[in-house]
Amino acid sequence: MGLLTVLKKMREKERELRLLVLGLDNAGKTTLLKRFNGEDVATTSPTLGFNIKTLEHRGFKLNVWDVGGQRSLRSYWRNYFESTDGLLWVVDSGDRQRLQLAATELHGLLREERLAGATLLVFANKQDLPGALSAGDIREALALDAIRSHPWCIQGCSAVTGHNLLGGIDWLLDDISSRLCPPD
Ligand code: G3D
Ligand code: MG
Repeated sequence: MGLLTVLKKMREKERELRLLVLGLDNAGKTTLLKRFNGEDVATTSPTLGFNIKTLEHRGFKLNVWDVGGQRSLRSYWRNYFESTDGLLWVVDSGDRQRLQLAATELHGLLREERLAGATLLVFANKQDLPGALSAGDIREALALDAIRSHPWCIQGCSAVTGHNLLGGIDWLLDDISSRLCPPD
């Protein structure tokens, strides 16, 4: 292999990112990924196990892992942590009853050593639902301001309408790429 080919391969590798999508079951993780990928979102069934999708966005190759969020599957989440660049934590903004549980699970994840280098994007999903809590309310309920260990951002969105999905993902990619490829 010539030097140029090696360099090209290295550059391609740098633009390949690993994103992990987590959250409680029913938060809208699978719908969000489908919408982002331009697929039909009318038929989404609960994720048993995981889906892996490879998406292209802004010249990045995104390997996205969508792991089921049911209680029985949560102990398996840790199997997917290795070399994660970005963590997308998805919250159902209409599910007030399980917000505390979502907060506990999220803060537990952030203590995992293998997620230490990851950027966190919280999606306050289902903003289209009447009575949904705002991104500000979710920020408070999840105690995001207490997070010092990871760069983070919260974005209100709707996976069903697609509202604000791109804005969130763009922030995530900007943050990851500024860490991985700092400007000269
Ligand atoms: P999960 O992968 O996190 O478990 P799913 O969640 O993507 O399977 O979505 C769970 C349910 O929430 C689905 O409804 C889905 O249509 C709905 N949902 C996901 N995102 C949104 C959203 O932004 N707004 C609204 N209103 N609903 C959303 P069903 O009825 O199929 O269970
Ligand atoms: Mg799912």
